[in-house]
Amino acid sequence: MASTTALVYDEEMMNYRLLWDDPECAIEVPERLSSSYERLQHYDLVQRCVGLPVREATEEEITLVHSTDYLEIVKSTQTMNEEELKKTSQNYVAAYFHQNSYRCAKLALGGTLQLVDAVLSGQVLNGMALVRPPGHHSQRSQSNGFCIFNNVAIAAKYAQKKYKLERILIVDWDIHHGQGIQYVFEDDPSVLYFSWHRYEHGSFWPNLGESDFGFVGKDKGTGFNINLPWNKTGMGNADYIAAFLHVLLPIAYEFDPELVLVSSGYDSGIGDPEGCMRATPECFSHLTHMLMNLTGGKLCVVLEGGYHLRSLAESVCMTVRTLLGDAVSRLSGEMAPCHSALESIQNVRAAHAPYWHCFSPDDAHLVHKSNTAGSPPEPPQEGRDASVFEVFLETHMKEVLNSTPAIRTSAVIPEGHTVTLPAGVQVEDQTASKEQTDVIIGDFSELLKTENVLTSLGKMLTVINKLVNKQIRNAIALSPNTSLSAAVVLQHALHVGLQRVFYIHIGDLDSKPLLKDDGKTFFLRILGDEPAEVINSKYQHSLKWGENSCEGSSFIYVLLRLILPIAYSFQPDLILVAAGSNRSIGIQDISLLTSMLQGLAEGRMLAVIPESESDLAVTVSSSLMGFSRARELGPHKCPSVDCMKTLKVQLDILQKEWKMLQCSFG
Ligand code: Q9C
Ligand code: ZN
Repeated sequence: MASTTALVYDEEMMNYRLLWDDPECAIEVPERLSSSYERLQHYDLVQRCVGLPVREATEEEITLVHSTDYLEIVKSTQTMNEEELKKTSQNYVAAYFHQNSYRCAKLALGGTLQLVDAVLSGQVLNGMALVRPPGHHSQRSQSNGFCIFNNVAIAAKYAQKKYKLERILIVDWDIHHGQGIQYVFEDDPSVLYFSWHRYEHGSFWPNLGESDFGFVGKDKGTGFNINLPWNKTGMGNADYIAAFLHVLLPIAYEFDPELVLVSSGYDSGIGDPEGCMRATPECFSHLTHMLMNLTGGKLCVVLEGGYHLRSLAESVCMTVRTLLGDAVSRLSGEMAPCHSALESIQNVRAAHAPYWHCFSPDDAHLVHKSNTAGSPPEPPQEGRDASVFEVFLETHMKEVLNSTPAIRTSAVIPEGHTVTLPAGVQVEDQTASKEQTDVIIGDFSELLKTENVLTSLGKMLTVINKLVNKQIRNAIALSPNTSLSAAVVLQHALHVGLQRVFYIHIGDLDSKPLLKDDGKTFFLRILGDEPAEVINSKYQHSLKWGENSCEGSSFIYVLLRLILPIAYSFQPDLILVAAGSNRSIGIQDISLLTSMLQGLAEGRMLAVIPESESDLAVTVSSSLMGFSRARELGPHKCPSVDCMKTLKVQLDILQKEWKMLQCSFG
């Protein structure tokens, strides 16, 4: 399986522009492409991708969505003079034509289809198409919102036809509603369309009633159209992450797509004059990463809007880096969704509760009126002036851009033990200094009986040091006693100055970690039976969850609904995952857990696995290497009513402390 990333680009798509004065269309400029591409070059990302040439889309491809009458009109603009172009443009809303528009629209669509072919033929794993004109507003017989041909909608039709796909997910994170895509697939259950958009109760363009959360699709497609309207400007990282965790991802995993297409507009990013939102560029890394575990990683990202050139370019770069498998940068800002975002999230969950098992009947509770009395004041806009954001982004990107460690995954393997780990995993043979091991002996003396155990622990300490120094990104340690190893590692990580460790222990705990309730460790234990003693506090939690009580694998619900939100709120510097005996969740679930959690702590993770469990070790190391997404995780079953009840009780306790758990209020 190829694990490369494709980049579709051709400067020829800069050969059209607005020829007359029209303030509405003036923001859609050719430099949108060149500034994004130059920024990709600046970060050395272009050379790391497989460059794909564009091609002209055929008439047959264009008419997968558009009428031949409309195609003829677009074609005729090639030979029009300026006056005729202007006149034709005025037949549509927020549209403009140039003599080269038709050629560029064919290249944009053809480029998008080149990407789809490269991904679905297995030539590459994923990719991005940097194209213009954008597509998501265009309709069967209409240009709209700078869009001429609906690149992503046609890509979905094309993929269905050529590759016989049955389920395609379209994620539209552009800040405008892609009503054109909605109209194409509103009655079609084989294409699930998700869009969030600036709405302001209908007062924002394109001002459509059918952009609201209540429009869920029609006929056979009922439930397969998800609209998340933002009713305020200023939405930021926490709001977007919450929308993914609590709305899009649960449905997406239940839908189980074979291909994900992203209508990737960056007008939802900070500084954009259209969106007026506040998500910073690294947020797009997180959104991308969260989609990479669906479909075995088959992800096609296609440019739509984005009008603040610097913000657009940085966000494009963050997306491409993530597609390439680089470590996901830490998210900045306080991680708590705003009141208005929660209202929208609650409403869309309520609207979709009848159609998706992942939402329980408890979710079917609408907030009817915007309760402005209890809402916080509108977040201050750092000024409307684009240059203010320019300055902000200059310093911001220096802070968030992490250097990706040279080595991705290290392994600590006990002396005399043999296991074949995936190619690329580096075996650690250096043990920590005597000074460092002496500290452990002090704390755990009665447990450290043999030389062998001490050597192995010494190597784990080395691995932690290297994680801290960014020499390696993540590691796996095989151990005869995972609880003890995890306890020692935890102690050491805090000792060398890590501020927050997110520690998940799956199954039995042979020796207890020395946990202080000082906020430096979040400890979650997942077990199949009721624990002997339950200590549930803000930083320590046991969760009873397992296949004994639930049919199939329903772990994804716990991951999305509980684990990731807490992790995003906690903002760890290290993720520690340890597996003991008597585990209640399976190998696939542990792999999903380690894959998704790599979006946090800049991917800094140590997995401690029982030495006897080669299968688990191999699966987890390939997840750490970033390979496991190349494997189908399969459909997820919905949890039993009992399981959901248990989870709900825990959530009620925890969501007062961890704001990202909220997906409703009251
Ligand atoms: N002030 C895309 O992002 N103008 N198209 C809206 C509201 C039209 C945006 C005016 C915006 C079209 C692909
Ligand atoms: Zn847009």
